[in-house]
Amino acid sequence: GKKKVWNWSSYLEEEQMPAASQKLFREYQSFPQGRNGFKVGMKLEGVDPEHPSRFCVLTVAEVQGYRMRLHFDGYPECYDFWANADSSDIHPVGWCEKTSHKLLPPKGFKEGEFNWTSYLKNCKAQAAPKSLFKTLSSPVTPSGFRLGMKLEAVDKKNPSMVCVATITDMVENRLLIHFDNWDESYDYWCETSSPYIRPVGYCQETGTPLTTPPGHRDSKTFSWEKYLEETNSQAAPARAFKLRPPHGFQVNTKLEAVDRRNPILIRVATIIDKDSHRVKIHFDGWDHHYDFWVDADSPDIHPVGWCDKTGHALQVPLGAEDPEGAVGQ
Ligand code: MLY
Repeated sequence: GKKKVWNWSSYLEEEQMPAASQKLFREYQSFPQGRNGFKVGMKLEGVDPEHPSRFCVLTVAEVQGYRMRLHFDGYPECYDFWANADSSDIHPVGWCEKTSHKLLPPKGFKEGEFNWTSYLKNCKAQAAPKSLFKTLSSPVTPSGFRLGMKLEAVDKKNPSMVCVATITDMVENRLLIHFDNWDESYDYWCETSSPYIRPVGYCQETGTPLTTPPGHRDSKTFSWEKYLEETNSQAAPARAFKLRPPHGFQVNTKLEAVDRRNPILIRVATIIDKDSHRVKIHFDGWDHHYDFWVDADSPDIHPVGWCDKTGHALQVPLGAEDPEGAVGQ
């Protein structure tokens, strides 16, 4: 029989829905300038997505279009994760040493016994060339913020909680947010324009309950003034927070989105709901129980045509596949 190849333009017409406007996407969500130059086997340094305060020894395990699967040296594959080639979470070999960050060595190495030069030699591996990594066009260090400063921040894993938090790291234009007296699994990196971070006093001003550090005496009578004194710390100045305006994405527009359950895959998707800083994603042809909320600035959503431009397979709507296979690559 004649093969009917799925394509975006006839699909949008059929569905009577527009593509989400390209202008609404951040630079790193949009069509990249260059190609993905990373190759399987190259080694690098990068943030552990499950423990964002940790920088680890990583190897490129698989490349697809502008994305790659990164593997933690010495650890099981189940911890592998996918990143875009221009991710801010990855750095060339030697970056940690240069920026005074602790590098977690591959499993099996004792602290202080790891050395990149001999490791690369022993593995007969190549360090990913510096030229492959994103360089910020305007290397703006967030002004006003300093390590150790306190603030009020949304716990992204428990988004109804606004909590007492500290800036525990700063890299390029981003801050690492840590929740006081909690383990680092709740930490996250964000820009100074993030809606998830607010100056000290925000909760009181807006009548929002503030989650105080566990173990800290009497949450009912928590006083920032006393807490700052006790912890010998400063509040991040209100002027340093540059809250960004709400995103412009519209409901009933289409895009391409990474499938969180199987992140090698990017699927045809629809924005079915929104709030000021997030969109709700539905995978076309799939049950609504797979729907999920994602930050509008997530590196895992892309404009229509991104997969095609970057050479990544696109999972077309369930039911639209060619029975003979091979559609959408
Ligand atoms: N139900 C969770 C809530 C943890 C919240 C941690 N945030 C505030 C950093 C628990 O008690 O483990």
